[in-house]
Parts: sequence; C-alpha cells; structure tokens
Amino acid sequence: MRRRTLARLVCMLFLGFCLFPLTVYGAGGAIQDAVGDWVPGVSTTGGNSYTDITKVQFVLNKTIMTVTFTLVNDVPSIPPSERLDYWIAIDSDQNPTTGRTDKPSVFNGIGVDYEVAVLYDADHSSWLYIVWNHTLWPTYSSRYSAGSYLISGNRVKFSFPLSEVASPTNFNFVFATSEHGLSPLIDAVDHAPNTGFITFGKT
Ligand SMILES: [Ca+2]
Ligand SMILES: [Ca+2]
Repeated sequence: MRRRTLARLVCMLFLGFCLFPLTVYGAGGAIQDAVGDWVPGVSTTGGNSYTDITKVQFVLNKTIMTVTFTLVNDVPSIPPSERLDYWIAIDSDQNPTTGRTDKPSVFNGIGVDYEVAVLYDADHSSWLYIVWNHTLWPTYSSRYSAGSYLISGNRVKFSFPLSEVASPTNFNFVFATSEHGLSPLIDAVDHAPNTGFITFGKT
C-alpha cells in the first residue's frame, strides 16, 4: 500500500509540474522593421537587401538567448564585402555610460557592454561567431563564443548562453546589421528597433 501511495504522490507531483511549470525567467517577442531604412548618416550608399532587416525574433529561455534575423533577400554564402555582420548589442549593466558609446545613431544610446555577432570576414574568407567584450573599451577584446548559428535563405539565427555576456539578470539590447567594403563600395547599417531598446530581466 505504501508503495502505491508513494507512486500516486509522485504521479500527482509530476502532473502538477507539467500543468504549472516553474518558469521564472523567460521572455520573447519580435520587432518588425521597415524595408529600405538603413541608418541615415552611417549608410552612405544604401545597402544590399540581405542587410535590410524586416523582422527580428528573440527568445530568452531561462539562460539561453536565441535571435533570428529575417532579411529582405537571401544572405550570400560569400558576400561581396570585406565585412558583413548580424549582431545583438547588449547593455548588460543597464548603464548608458559604460561600454561602447561611440555610435549612438546605431545603438540608440545604450552603453554596449557586449556584442554577439555572426559575421563574414573577407580576411578569414569565412563566417565567424564572436563575442566582443567592451568592458575594456577601447581596448578591443574579442573571442569566439560558445554559442551556435545557422544561416538559411534570408534568415540568420544564433543562440548563446547569457554566461557569455556576464549573466545579467536585467539587460537592454538592440539588433543591427552592417556591411562594409571598398570594392565595390558598400557601407550600410540597419538596426531594430529604430529608436529605443528592448529590456529583458527578472524585474
Ligand atoms: Ca529594415
Ligand atoms: Ca553599459
């Protein structure tokens, strides 16, 4: 009998957990972005359609952040540029005066402590996945991230653990793309949201 009672109790607890999961840290959403709205003053020549954001989806599942960019057209496997970036800029301490502050028109005034990016670098002739730590800015420290990424058609998706960006409990962020090259001349930046930023956290 005792075994049956114990089995029933375990079963009830399991069902209760399934019906009422203890999710205490998770959120998500999406930002729609206009077509052809590269950042004025930064984008001198307009841009290629694969840098033009139409939507960014973002999900925070406990401590794993997943970001999916949707662009106007497919991302080329070998871009005609020196550098092509898809990134999230994170203000991990919610302090606009710390971290990178040199491009307020791109980052909308947040103090960028970390950037997590999927990028193509012509110097390496390959795609890379990197986290920049701007805590020591302007000493530009970089390293490869423990995250993962997928480029498929007009989508760029990547995931990374928050431990890569100092495990913040509350943080602000902005998404951006950029492409630069001299031959042909390319210099384009798009971002989302166009003004302000998104906040995730426990509060
Ligand atoms: Ca856009
Ligand atoms: Ca900051």
